[in-house]
Amino acid sequence: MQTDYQFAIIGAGFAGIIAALRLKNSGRDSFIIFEGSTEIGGTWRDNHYPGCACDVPSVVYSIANEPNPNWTEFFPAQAEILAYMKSVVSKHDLAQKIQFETYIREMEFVEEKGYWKLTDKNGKITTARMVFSGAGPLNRPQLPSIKGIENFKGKNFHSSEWQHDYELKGKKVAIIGTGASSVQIVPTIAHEVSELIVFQRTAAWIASRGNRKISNIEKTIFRNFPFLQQIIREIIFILMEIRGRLFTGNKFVHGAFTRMFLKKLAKEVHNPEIRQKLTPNYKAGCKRILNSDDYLPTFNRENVHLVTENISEITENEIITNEGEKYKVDCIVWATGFDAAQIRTQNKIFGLNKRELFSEWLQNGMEAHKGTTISGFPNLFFILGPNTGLRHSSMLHIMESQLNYAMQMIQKLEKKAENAFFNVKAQAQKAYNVHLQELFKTTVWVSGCKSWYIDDGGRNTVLYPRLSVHFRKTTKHFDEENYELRNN
Ligand code: N01
Repeated sequence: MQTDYQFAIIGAGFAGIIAALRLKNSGRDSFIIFEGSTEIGGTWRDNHYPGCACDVPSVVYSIANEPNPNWTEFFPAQAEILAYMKSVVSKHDLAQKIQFETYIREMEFVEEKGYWKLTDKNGKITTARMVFSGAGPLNRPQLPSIKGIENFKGKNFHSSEWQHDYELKGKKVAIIGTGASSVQIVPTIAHEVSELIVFQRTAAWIASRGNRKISNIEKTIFRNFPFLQQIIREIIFILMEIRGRLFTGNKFVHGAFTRMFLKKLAKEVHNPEIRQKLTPNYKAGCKRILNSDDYLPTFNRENVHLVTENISEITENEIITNEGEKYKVDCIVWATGFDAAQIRTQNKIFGLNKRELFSEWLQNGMEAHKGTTISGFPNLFFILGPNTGLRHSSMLHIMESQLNYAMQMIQKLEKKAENAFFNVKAQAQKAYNVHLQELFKTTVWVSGCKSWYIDDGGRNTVLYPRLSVHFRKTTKHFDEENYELRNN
């Protein structure tokens, strides 16, 4: 072998773990996982705010071949997901493959040798024939640019950088943003703080969550009859796919769910004025539909206030709205999301002819073939690359589909010369993306709301416009005809 490793995996979150499992289970042992942090877990390590949990049922939010009969709740909490990930790593002895505190800063494809040169932040170089990037899109906190933000003297932190040693009890807390993280934080801290001021820019559609404990009897059944858990997983998956039709243009499903959401809002929020403010003014699903049973009722509490005026300025102890209202607070929680659709410019990936991926994406928008491979950047797999996001089902399902695809390409490549590489043809990638953007035209995501799914060029580069089963089908076979094979 002319490289240090056959495979390099970047990131030890779910994407990296799933890639490593596939390699290991197929008898491929020459791989390394680079992890910038000191622990595995990715987004489930980084996000640990109060109430942090997954809004996909635990039985579905599991790796296909790693069922977990011990889930304690229908919707798993962050700590339990992280523990599950650690148990999988330990069961398969993957820790010895992980190089912690190793942040890959630059990658360069060496064309004549057919391998990647990876340089970490300390300048150390590793070579690998193929690379899986599992760096994930939701790890760069986004803070808004508000006048005076730097002058605030109280405590303030982003939802993904929660400071647990800061005592919230008795404090006047402002939370900015009402997205997926905020709806989990708000009901969890409302009873603890003296006052909670929720700054909402856009109301979210809220669906019922229906969380419940999984009983010991159920766990025993799942342990002894794993196929029963498998059947439940399939049933829930199918129900989620049906719900997914509300995003992809089925008017009947969309209407039925919208009525359900409005009924829930009417039932759970008592004050008509507040209810009005919490009623979204865009089509359900255009922005992420959030699942919660306790978020809306929190606004019935006397110590919780909803502010819908925009913030114009922040002083050393106040938030001032553009109507001139002033809110004196001890702490600000920025639940303002992540830079997912923005390109990461601090890292460099050099492909064929010294092309640099992120500067190309910055100029032309993000694009990949089947969300996984990129023309000009051979033997590189982006797990959760552009247009792979789902709004109705488990992202683990997408990752596993991408691995099905990648493993077939790997098998083919291994039969060729040691320096051979597959490069997806530019016209195939273009055709795939033209088709994707065409598919968006009937979805709810083009119905007129402003969302972080859309890039500066007006293209949705974050989501997959169809159901998870369609992505599974698209990635079922490696479409060799769409690739050029070089150095063979
Ligand atoms: O971020 P978001 P998040 N002034 O982008 C508001 C995943 N996730 O951290 O809608 C006032 O959803 C912004 O307002 P608007 C999941 O993929 C998964 O909550 O832009 N408000 C919005 O309300 C999710 O999609 C789980 O008008 C401002 C909020 O901040 C992703 O993480 C759980 C503002 C940001 O919402 C991100 O979720 C949690 C400003 N200047 C998260 N700027 C699961 O359960 C922004 N906002 C799997």
